[in-house]
Amino acid sequence: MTEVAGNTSRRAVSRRLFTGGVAAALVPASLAPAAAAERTGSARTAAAVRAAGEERLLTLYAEKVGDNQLGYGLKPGEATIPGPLLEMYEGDTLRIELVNLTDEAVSLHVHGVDYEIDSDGTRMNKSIVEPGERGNYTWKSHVPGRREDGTWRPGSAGYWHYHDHVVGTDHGTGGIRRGLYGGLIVRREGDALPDKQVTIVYNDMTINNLPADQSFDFTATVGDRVEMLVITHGEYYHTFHVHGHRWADNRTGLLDGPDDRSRIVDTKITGPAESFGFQVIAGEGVGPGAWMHHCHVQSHADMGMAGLFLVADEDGNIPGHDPGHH
Ligand SMILES: [Cu+2]
Repeated sequence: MTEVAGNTSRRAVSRRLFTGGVAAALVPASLAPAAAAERTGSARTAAAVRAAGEERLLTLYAEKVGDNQLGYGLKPGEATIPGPLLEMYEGDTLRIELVNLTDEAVSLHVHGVDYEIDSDGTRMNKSIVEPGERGNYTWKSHVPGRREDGTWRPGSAGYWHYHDHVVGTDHGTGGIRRGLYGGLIVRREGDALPDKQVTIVYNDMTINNLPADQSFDFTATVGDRVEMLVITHGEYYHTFHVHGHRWADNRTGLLDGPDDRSRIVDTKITGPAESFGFQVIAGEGVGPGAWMHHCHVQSHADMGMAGLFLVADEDGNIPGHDPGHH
């Protein structure tokens, strides 16, 4: 079993890039020992002092990962599957330079935010990057507002994602299959910020392109506010489920108050290119433990679409958990 730390490191990096505040090393999540996971409460402070409507520059590298897979990374040699979890606030602009270190054309196509046609990431719109070349993509976002006709224009806030749109076919079918995808979170001012984050991508019959005999596990301590971003790619529909925890089926996964009528769920059906996210308090009301997360389509779970949400007590112990089994 491979233990994968929650996206603490990825989160710290995205925060640091965006705020210049938190110092933390980038550790590919797939290599990070569980012990490296630490609470990142300081991120709240960093976020609290950010200016509204920031414009940020970011370089993404597309490169080969392992055995014929592809990934995006923030530095050469550090690509991961999924790619870096990117974050912005409504009103922010992200200018991304994509460096193609592979031997085939790649691109970057985003869901949920605003971009002009030259940032489309498609061959049709000449927004792909040839091998050895660099290309630029600009993602903008906006706050909600009232249109002239009186109706409301939604803001950009949400749990979104990005992916290749050119490898294999002009729909990026091969790029997505081989790992060129990642998460994007757009927050609204005032949204609750997590202690830990994890991106879970159902891609065909895998979680995060891992082989069926590798469990995608992530860790937290009881009381941590854990944010999960769930994305689906590929050919199948799935039902995401996590044991012992529930969330509100709305934009944030959180309730506005006792009278908020959002439906409370612990499973959610999700099809190709859909994404959603939510926050839970690790072990709330149920305590520490090795809580399973898995696709609830039975044959999919049986074929390996499962992992562990490892919730430790304050001393770092996970009751009943044998690291050799899951
Ligand atoms: Cu499934």
